[in-house]
Amino acid sequence: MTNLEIAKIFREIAILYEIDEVPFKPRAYERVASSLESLGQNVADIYETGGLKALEKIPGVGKNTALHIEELIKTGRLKLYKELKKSLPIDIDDLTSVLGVGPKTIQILYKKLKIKNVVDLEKAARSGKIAKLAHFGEQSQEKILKGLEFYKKSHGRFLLGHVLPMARDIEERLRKIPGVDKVQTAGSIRRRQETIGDIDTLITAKHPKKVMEIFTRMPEVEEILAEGPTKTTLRLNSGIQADVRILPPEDYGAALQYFTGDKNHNIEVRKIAIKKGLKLNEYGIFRGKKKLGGKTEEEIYKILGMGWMEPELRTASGEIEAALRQAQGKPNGLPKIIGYDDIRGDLHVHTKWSEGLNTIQEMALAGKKLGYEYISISDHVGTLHIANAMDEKKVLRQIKEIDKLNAGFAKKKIGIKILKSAETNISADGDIDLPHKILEKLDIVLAAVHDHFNLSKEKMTARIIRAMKHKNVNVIAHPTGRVILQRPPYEIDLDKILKAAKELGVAMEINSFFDRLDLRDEDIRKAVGLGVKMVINTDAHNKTQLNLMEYGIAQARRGWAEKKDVLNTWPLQKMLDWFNKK
Ligand code: DGT
Ligand code: CA
Ligand code: CA
Repeated sequence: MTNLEIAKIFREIAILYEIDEVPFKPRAYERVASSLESLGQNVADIYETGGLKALEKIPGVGKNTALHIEELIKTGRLKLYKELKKSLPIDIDDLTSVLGVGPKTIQILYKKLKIKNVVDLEKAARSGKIAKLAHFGEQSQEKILKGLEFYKKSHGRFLLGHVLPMARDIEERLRKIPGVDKVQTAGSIRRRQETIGDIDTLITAKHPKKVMEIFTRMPEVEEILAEGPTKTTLRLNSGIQADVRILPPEDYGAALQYFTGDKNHNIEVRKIAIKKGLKLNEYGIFRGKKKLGGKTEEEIYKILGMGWMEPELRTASGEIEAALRQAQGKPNGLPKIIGYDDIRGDLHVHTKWSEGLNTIQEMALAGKKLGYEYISISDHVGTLHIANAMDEKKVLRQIKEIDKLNAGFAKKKIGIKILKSAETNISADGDIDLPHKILEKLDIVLAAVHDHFNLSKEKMTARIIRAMKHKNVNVIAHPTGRVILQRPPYEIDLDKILKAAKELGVAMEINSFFDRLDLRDEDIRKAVGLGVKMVINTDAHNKTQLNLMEYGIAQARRGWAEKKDVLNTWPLQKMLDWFNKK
């Protein structure tokens, strides 16, 4: 069992004890869970080398909880947990994933209304029973109903950042099988949608039987849901389903076009085919019985009077009309969207100086390896307590350190420039908590909201615009504050903020962390339309996370952003000149 799996069980035990009103234990189990979640090492390895004694050295773990961890590592089960679940048959995992429903709420709802799961919760909220409970009222009920709405949209979906590496792994293994030619994952993964329902992989192969044998025997397979000579569906141990379809080469392009979707794009494309008296399906494009094409996607789009289209654009939101115009030589064709190799530097990177894991030098050299020309160090600063923020003195020391490193890099011709930056905090009133005399020494100043998420729409909008007006602020980082599948964006008038960004010369960040992807694609599209400049950053807290850039780029592509819209595709001086203009 992994650290996170064990932590999850401990968290549930804490909640179950809380519902049972057992004193002290809930806190104790929660502490162990937090400790395991942030442990830098696999707890099973710790146990293997040091036994129970080593487990007890983990912060928060005592004699009893060490025994529980041992039981989980050895057997994959925990008797205590099973017994608690039996006496309190509540679907904690499900209920806590509804926004605004915590342990206390679950406890009251179970005791007063016998609510055991999300279905019960929705019934009670819809019939007005929750509003009638003491300390709840209409407002709490409304909040729960809103939480349920969000829950339904996100349930059963997986983050692209978790699924894409799995899909690539599967592709790689399939590619190695003799006789396999084309291998491509289609569907929402190919379109780089932010959340994914399932994995759809298409291949062409000389020996389909062999492929299916290898596919169904992959170690991560939990269950074979359907098995056939050309299509197999599995459930993987991560919970996601994976399909493989084996296609004859002459149908491959048609299948790829069809299974890439999205559904609405397909419907629109098919309408064009019908208008031309043609038939389009996953086997090809036909006039009557005669097959006109199907080997490649290009062929299909061409027969329909369009050029090939990047998968990220296929959402039936104007791309088809644009492609038709382009093919006819008319203006307003498809955008020349930013490419995966177009970024020249990352502008949001944390180091050991605040809450990162690596040194400035390590981050810079890792950036160099990625081919970057510049990297901007933007540790937390000011009065923010949670993120080990730097005070004025420490910022000044960091500035000196960066000067020194840059001088050393120049001498050794390393070929990457380290920029000075900071991620400042926007207070509830829109203040920036570091004085101008420090901020003016930095190349780029980022500002972001880190607390007070529940302000009214007017207040939140005014707060951010006030920060944008600050003469040193260049970039608003993760502007909507959402965390995908966990927290919807805070209430803001984004149109107003984008207009202010344009007027004030402030750039909007596209944060590449795959649970943020903030701005969202539809926001990016608006920003492009308004001529608002953006930057794509990783917000990396260690070297490896610099690789998250591709998710931000994917998001930018889905938002129709071109190179010119994204400042960190620009050469260093041109980019700095833009920031300095403010
Ligand atoms: P997902 O898996 O929910 O993240 O999203 P997709 O887009 O991968 O959807 P999925 O796996 O259900 O189906 C793969 C593709 O197959 C989809 O993008 C378009 C195509 N497709 C599925 N259902 C339909 C349909 O009813 N009509 C048409 N025209 N295409 C469909
Ligand atoms: Ca899919
Ligand atoms: Ca599918």
